[in-house]
Amino acid sequence: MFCLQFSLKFIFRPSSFVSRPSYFSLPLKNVNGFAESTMASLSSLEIKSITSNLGADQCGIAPAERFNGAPRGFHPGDIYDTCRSVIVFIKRMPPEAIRAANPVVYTHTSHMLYDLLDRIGLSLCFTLEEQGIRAVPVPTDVPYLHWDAGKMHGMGLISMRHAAYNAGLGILGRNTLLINRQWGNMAYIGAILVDATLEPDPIVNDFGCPTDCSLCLDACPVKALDGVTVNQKRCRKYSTLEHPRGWDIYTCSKCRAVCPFRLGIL
Ligand code: B12
Ligand code: SF4
Ligand code: SF4
Repeated sequence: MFCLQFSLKFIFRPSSFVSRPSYFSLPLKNVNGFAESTMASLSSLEIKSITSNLGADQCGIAPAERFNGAPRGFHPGDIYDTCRSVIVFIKRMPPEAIRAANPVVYTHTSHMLYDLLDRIGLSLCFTLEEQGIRAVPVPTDVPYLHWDAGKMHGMGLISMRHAAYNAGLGILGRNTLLINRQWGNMAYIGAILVDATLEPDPIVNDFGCPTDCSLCLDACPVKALDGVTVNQKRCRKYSTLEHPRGWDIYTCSKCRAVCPFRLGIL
C-alpha cells in the first residue's frame, strides 16, 4: 500500500516549469499529518481580518484558475501543485517617500515594505496552518529564478500585479502597475498560495485609465513602456544606480509618480 501510494505520487508529481498540473484531478497529499484542506475552516472574511491585524491595508482572494493565462511556469499551480486560491494583500507607501530629493529614502522605504509584506505572508501561513489550511509564501520582490541576462529580463515566481488584479484589488494601468481604488499605484503587493478553496473577490471593472491618458508613457525618459509591458533592459539601465558598495538605488519612478491615480481614484 505504501509503495503503491509512493509510486503513484512519484509518477503523477507535476514538474514545475514543464507542465501545469490539473489541480482538481490530483490526489491531495497528506503531508506533516495535516488533514486534507480543500474545504477551508476559515471564511474569506476571517482571513481578511487576520491579514488586516497583521498590518496589511487591503486583502483580496483569487481562485487559482483565474491565472490560466499566465505563462508556463508562472502559474500558482506551477509553484505549489495543490494551490487552489491565492491570497493577495497590499501595503501602501507613505506618499511623500516618492517626492524625497534623495533617492535613498524611496529605495529604503521600498525595501522595508517588501520586508513587511514578506513577514505578513509568513505569519499568515503559520496562522492558516494552525487552522489546518496549508499555504506557502512567495517573495514580494526577490529572489526569483527566471533571468535572461541578454535582455536583462526577470520574472517573479508569480506576477504580483496580475495576482492583485485577479484578487479584485484594482486594475492594471498603462504603466503596468496595479491601481488600487483607495491607495492608487503606491501600493506594494504580497501574496501566499493556499491549498483551500476560498470565496473569491470579484474582479474590478468599474474604472480604468482614461482613454486619452498617456502621461506615464510620455514621462518615461527611455521609452520603456508600450502600455502593456515594460522593456526591462531600458528601465533597469536607467532606473537603477549600482552603488560602488553593492547597493541598488532606485533613481527613477516617473511612470508611477506622474499618474493622476497615484494616490487612488478620486
Ligand atoms: C521584474 C520586476 C520589475 C522589472 C519589470 C517590471 C514589470 N512591470 O514587470 C523592472 C525592473 C522594470 C521593474 C520596475 C519597477 N518595479 Co518592479 N517588479 C518586478 C517583479 C520582481 C517581477 C515582475 C515580473 O515578473 N515581470 C515580468 C512579467 C510578469 O511581466 P511581463 O513580461 O510584462 O508579462 C507579460 C506576460 O508574461 C503576461 N503575464 C505574466 N504573468 C501573467 C499572469 C496572468 C494571470 C496573465 C493573464 C498574464 C501574465 O502578461 C504580460 C503582458 O504580456 C515584481 C514582483 C512580482 N513578483 O511580481 C516587482 C513589481 C512589479 N515592481 C514594483 C514596483 C513598485 C516597481 C517600480 C515602481 C520600482 C521603481 N523603480 O520605482 C518600477 C516600475 C516600472 C514599471 N512601470 O513596471 C511593484 C509594483 C506594485 C504595483 N502597484 O503594481 C511589484 C509588484 C513589486 C511588489 N511586490 O509590490 N520591476
Ligand atoms: S521606472 Fe523610470 S525608466 Fe522605468 S519604466 Fe518607469 S519611468 Fe521608465
Ligand atoms: S498615467 Fe494615465 S495612462 Fe498611465 S497608468 Fe496613470 S491613468 Fe493610466
